[in-house]
Amino acid sequence: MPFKRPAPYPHRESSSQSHSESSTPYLPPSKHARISTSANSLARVKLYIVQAKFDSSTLSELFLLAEKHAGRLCRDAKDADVIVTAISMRRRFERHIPWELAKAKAVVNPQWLRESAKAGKPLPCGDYAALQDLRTPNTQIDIPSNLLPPDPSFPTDIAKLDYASRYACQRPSPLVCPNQSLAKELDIMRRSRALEGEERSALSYARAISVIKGAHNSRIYGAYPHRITSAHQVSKLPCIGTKIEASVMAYTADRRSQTETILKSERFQALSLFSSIYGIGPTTARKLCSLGLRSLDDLEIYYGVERASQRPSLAQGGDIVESNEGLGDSWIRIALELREDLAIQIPRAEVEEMSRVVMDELDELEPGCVSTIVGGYRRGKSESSDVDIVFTHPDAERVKGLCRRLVRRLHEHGMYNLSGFHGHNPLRNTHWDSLEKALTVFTLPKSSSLHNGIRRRLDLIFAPPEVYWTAVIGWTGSIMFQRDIRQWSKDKLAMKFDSSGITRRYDSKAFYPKTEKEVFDLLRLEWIDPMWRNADV
Ligand code: 8GT
Ligand code: MN
Repeated sequence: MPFKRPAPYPHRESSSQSHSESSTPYLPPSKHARISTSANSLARVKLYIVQAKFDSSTLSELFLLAEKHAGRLCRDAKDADVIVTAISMRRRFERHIPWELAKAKAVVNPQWLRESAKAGKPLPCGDYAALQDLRTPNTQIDIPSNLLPPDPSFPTDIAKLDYASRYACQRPSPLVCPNQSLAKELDIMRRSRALEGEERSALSYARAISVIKGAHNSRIYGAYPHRITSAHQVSKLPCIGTKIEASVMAYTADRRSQTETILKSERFQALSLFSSIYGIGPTTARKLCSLGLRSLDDLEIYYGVERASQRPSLAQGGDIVESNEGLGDSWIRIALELREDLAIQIPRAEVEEMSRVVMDELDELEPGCVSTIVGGYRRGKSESSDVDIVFTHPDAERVKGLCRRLVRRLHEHGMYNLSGFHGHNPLRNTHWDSLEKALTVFTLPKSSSLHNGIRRRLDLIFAPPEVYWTAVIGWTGSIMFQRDIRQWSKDKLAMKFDSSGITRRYDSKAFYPKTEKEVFDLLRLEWIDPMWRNADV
């Protein structure tokens, strides 16, 4: 069954004043899609400007820009690819454009036109979406405001945060800190300990890294420089033991001497390589190593994987696997086959497109769902290794079993290869929460302007509405940030926190904060924006 989504526009402009001479079919944005930028120029875009709410000088500025740069300024919105508007409320917008029509177009704010004109090409429309509501499904169900992101989002009051705290959830941790190379260095040591199964040691390194990231701009140490140049400086930071101080000393003295040895080690290389295969953890990697295997060739022979050219393709709709338990080695065979694709990072635009496609499917299945893209994407990473999305529905009953239904639907539409439903979570190596989830492999459909055939890891997490924001926080991470929220809740509040909820330890009373900010308030933590939650490398 073909995947049901608006295909690229079948019609061409009949009038020759348009750009029908172009041999590159212009792929207009469908629904909230973005314009594929590579092959297109702004001169092919058909625009419609909703005049309401603009003052006359802005309006003439926009008309001028449109006439100069855009392909055509349409009289009727239905002829346009892109609708420019200053309206942000759905109800108000609907007075001008029917909602059904709006959903098939890219509806952007005027800044899109200005900046696209400046750039000489159509910029991704998603970044300039005019209407919040267009992200939410076409539905009669009113989504309670507590399930929608706050508007505007809260500012993070950095001055109130505590760089010297032992808990990552009290420190502001940027994506990249001034001591990033030191953090990366320590991360190599962390990885080598983790690969050798030395969990406690690996955790000390992870803590030290997060402390260094969180202390990026610390003035509390008086003359503390932003760049760490001696071990003495880090010794003032919490969670830095003598061993780590020694590592920092070695690093600041003669740079990378320690890690070079690690990186050159044949064993470290083999363990890293093996554990880079999805589903192979350190324990299996060590087992394979102890069997004398060192390379991917060795691994393929060991698991009986055929050479790339002889492999059957997994590209379209593989089997749905209800659980990875019992799959045994066959999972690893699949992971080996997927390995090259999964090693390619996912740009933000593609993350958004994947989310949009999945959300459209979900909307057909169960109108009224809301979702947040979480993981590294939400923390501002420009590229992600997988896509994590948390979903809910205002009606708790409707969430039950929805994960399974969605996965089946995606599979029917050929977009989906294989899933492990959350049983005991064998592929994420620890059991972190009890939410319903599917760990899948997904390819964008051909009808998507960003279709590239690359298979991507996609984690779908379904939370009941009352724990939606705890799930969003947990899955936003980073790992150390989440870990320290747990630790903080336990140490200071005698509460248990994980992605599936917050409970008081002594009587198991559950708490249901209604917004993300309320989770922080309940846990007596200052608000920290996701951008400042990068407590891992
Ligand atoms: P990346 O995907 O770009 O590599 O980065 P990421 O998005 O930060 O990492 P991730 O491995 O996709 O995990 C996303 C977040 O989910 C983690 O930061 C972690 O806090 C959270 N998380 C859970 N449950 C689980 C789980 O069972 N396993 C793992 N690995 N992460 C989990 O809430
Ligand atoms: Mn992720």
